[in-house]
Amino acid sequence: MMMTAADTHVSPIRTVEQILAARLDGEALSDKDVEVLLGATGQHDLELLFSAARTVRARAFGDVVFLYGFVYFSTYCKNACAFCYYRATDGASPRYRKSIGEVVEAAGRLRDSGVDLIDLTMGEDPRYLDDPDALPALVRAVADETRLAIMVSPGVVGPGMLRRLRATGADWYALYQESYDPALYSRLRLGQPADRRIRAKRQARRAGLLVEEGLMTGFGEPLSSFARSVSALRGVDAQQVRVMTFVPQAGTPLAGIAPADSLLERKAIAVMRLLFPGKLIPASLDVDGLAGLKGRLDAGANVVTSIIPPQTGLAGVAQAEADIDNGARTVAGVADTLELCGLVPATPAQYRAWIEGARPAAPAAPAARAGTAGTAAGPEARPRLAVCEAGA
Ligand code: SAM
Ligand code: MD0
Ligand code: SF4
Repeated sequence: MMMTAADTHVSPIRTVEQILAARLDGEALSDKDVEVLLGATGQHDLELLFSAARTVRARAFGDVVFLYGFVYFSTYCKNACAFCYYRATDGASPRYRKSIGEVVEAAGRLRDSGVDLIDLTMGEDPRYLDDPDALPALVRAVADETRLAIMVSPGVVGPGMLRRLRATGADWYALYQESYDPALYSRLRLGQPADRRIRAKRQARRAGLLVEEGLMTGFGEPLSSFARSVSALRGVDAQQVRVMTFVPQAGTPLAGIAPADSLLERKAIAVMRLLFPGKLIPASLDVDGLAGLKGRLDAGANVVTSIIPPQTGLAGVAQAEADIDNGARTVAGVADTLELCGLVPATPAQYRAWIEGARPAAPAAPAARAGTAGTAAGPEARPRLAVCEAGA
């Protein structure tokens, strides 16, 4: 027997305009809405999408944006991610391991220039991963020197290391899943079980760290695959969520993929803003450099990442060199763009206040916890920024 729409209770698909109006009125987005918004085309619908995202950002954060300094201190890596310039088997990428003194100096320069956070990033470098003291010592040295918030992006590490990183001054653990479509994930992070990466993020939360999650797009994947990943972010306990467009890298397995423009990334930034009004969402300088910043901020991002001190020999990830030594990826370099977007950089104190509001409450002692489970401010506690209205 033929099934009719009435039999299967299929609800009609709403237009982009209808979905956005409902969202601005406080209605949640369905997975289907997410896919429709990511598929938006035409200037009218796109401008409505980006403008709705800016409205939601302004309700949650006012006109304040956060600035993250980036220090890629070791580009050695034992993994072989298919998309990455620094994969173990690729000979072309610049390999270096900066000394603790060089890292502290670069971090000090970034602090003096006005960033709110230092992101200490490495490849999965065995020299650091096999030594339980090396990375915590680096974090402590940078924390002592800068007194700034710190993010670590060391790849997968165990719960003991996560606790030590927290104890020595790290606030954030960044670990990106890239895709929640199992077929695409397995083409990207070769030989790295997806569930181990997911577990590391949970362990980081238990260690008292904030978590950044990230997706990639631009592999020619179907929209349904990417939409599935964006919707899956709802199930991830992350306080910062990002998306980056794949930049094909010479000499790597995916070098032949045609580069995508930034439109889908910008739509995803807007959709993530609508899904998670109060989360931090980066506009990375690492994909399209300074030229790509305005479009990403206009899509609802509220963090500028990949600010790199020039002339230090420090590299980017997706763009190893672009816009670094010419000073475009600096606080001074992004100032005009922020002004054009009507945004102002937060002070480190404002950023600290946001972090303190977002941090998980310290676990209660076992005796005190009996009978009061769920009463402590948990991961759902909404971070607040002193200068901003609370997010919807
Ligand atoms: N090695 C650690 C790891 O992989 O978790 C830390 C580095 S991680 C922050 C580097 C991230 O940059 C990847 O997770 C990926 O999202 C992004 N990335 C790397 N290569 C890229 C490329 N060619 N294009 C766009 N994004 C890229
Ligand atoms: C960025 N190049 O922010 C950096 C990197 C790692 N936590 C971040 C991908 O774009
Ligand atoms: Fe190594 Fe990270 Fe690059 Fe993967 S993305 S190859 S883990 S540096």
